Amino acid sequence: MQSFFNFMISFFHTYDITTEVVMIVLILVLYLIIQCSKPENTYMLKIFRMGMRFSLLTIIFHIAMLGETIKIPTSYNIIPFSVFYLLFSISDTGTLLCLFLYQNNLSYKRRFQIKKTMVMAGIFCAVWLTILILPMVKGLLLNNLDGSFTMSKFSDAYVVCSLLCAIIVGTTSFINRRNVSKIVNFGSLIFIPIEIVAIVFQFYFHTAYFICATFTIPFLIYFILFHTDKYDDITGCQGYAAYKTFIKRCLQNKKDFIQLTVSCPSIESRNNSEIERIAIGECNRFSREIERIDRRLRVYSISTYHYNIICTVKDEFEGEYIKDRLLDLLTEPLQIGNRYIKVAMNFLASKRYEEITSIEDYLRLLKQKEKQFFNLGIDQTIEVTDKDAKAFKRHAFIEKNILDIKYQRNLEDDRVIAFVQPIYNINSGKFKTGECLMRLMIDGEMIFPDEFIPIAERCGCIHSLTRIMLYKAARLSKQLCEHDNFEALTVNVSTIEMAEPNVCEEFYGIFMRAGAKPENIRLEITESTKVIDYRKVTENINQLVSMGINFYLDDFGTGYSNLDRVIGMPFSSIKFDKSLMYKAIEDKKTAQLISFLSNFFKQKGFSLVVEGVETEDQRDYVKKLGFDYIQGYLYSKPVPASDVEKFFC
Ligand code: G
Ligand code: G
Ligand code: MN
Repeated sequence: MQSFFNFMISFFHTYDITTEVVMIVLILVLYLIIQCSKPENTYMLKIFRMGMRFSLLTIIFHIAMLGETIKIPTSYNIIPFSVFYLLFSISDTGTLLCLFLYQNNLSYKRRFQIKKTMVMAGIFCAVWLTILILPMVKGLLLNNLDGSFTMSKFSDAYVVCSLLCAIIVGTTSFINRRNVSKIVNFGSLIFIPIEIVAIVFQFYFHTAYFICATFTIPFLIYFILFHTDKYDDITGCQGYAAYKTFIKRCLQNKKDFIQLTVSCPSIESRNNSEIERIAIGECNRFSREIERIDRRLRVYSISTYHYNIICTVKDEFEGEYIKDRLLDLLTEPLQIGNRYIKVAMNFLASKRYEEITSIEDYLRLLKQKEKQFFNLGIDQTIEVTDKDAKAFKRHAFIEKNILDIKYQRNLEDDRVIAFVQPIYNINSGKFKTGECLMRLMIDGEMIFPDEFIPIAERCGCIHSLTRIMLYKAARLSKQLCEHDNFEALTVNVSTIEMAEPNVCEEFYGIFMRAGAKPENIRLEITESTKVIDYRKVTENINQLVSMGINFYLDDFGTGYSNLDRVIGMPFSSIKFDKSLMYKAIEDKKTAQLISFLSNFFKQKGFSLVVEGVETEDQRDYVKKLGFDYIQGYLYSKPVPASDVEKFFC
């Protein structure tokens, strides 16, 4: 201890290290602030943290280096000094590299020009290290008179380096200025003038070697400008960024938590300044009372009347208990003057889910669930369950793959698989057609249409899947053409797709590419409840019919079937849904209806297909009704495309 004290005193007699000490304290304080304020852990903050660490090391090694130079001449040892000098040079280069990267990456565009940035950073580091290490290797840091180290030459070299650094960072920022907002440009360049003033000082004051410590200042400025979170001064809560950082850490560390999202839609929509004033005051009171329930509870203010309350918990039971206490507190009537009023609030309860590991997924899951409030109205509590999280994950997995299929635009994509269900023709007693049914094969798992078609429709990918199915069906039909019995394969197309402007040319192009004849492909479409441009649909269907493609009306008898439109469109066949047949067998009225409809359609010239025939009784029944084609498990389940040939031989 005594020797440390002596060392410090002797230091201050020889060199002035006040700046270094001040900067070390500053960095440590900054660390503490970051620890408490939880700024959002962005890409930039990572560079920032790295820079701060290097800066701290630089200052420490610099002091150590100076310590070596003040030893009495007889105890001079070249080794420790050289080691400290080398470490100093490396960490100093690291600090400047981080500054350089930070400044460059302020432009979002630059983050994707990784190669360019790496090359520039590489050159920057190489030049810098050479400038620092060369004088030492050349012995310029040794005093010629007594063999001791002299820092005055180092100081001059360092002044030149710093000037160079300020110029490089300034220049790259200037080149980058168009990709960076005005306010960021202004803020980020503050430190260049500060640095230049410091360089001038260093040039005149040789007993203090503070300049390498001054690089702490830019980091301080960056932090204040770009990483501090907005604090809500009414409720005294931190905001969205701090909330996200907290959740992120919990997810990363698998730390269980519960979250209650509270929103007050009724106050939000009311425009009464008196109520507004009281309500905001109450938000403040509530926030404090909530925090008193448990010391781990945090309230984050996301926007006015929208709060996220989080509490880390030991286990599920504790989570339930805290959630109930929160709900009790929040649903208490408010006392205003001598009146009690009940504020309408919506609560969304959630927690950590094993499946959800990224904050993006977590926030998306909550957002999806939140939509339910629109249907349920005000004063509701909705819970995001484990089942929701599982379904979300599954949905996201399928969606990701479908989107990838869409962007690959590969008609031969082997994730899309065509199964075929052969269809029996009653007149000839042979299989003449087959329906292509889509499956997805992802990581060796087969996914069925009832699961992925709704997802594909929602994310706007259904057409990309249809294109691939059409291509595969067309290629298969070309192969099956060799068999005399074969007439055509049918492919399901969503009605939405038929409203697209270029669908005819596109479909025709796909048939040509597969080398198939249009008459060997038929399209099945289902009536849709969605509002679409029916004029365009009719126009497209007419054009495709004129190219030789027949259309089936699929799933007749389910949901929404508009008879007027059925007759108005050039369908060649009507495909009765299985549910209609099953019902007709049990129910007399439906039987009469189906009998009437089948006669009517036959008279109008449609051929009739029925699906879902599983037993011989069902087959006999539909035969009597005069159906032309039967599709059903009685004949065959859907089979892989490679197994379908035998049906047409
Ligand atoms: O084969 P499966 O029973 O799983 O089919 C379920 C539903 O998915 C059927 O109603 C069928 O119309 C639909 N489907 C199957 N393949 C396709 C396809 O390629 N495109 C569209 N739009 N729907 C399909
Ligand atoms: O696109 P469409 O809804 O017409 O598709 C026909 C659907 O009916 C496919 O999902 C197919 O797997 C299914 N299907 C075909 N035959 C039978 C059957 O005999 N029984 C049942 N339950 N479903 C069938
Ligand atoms: Mn179909």
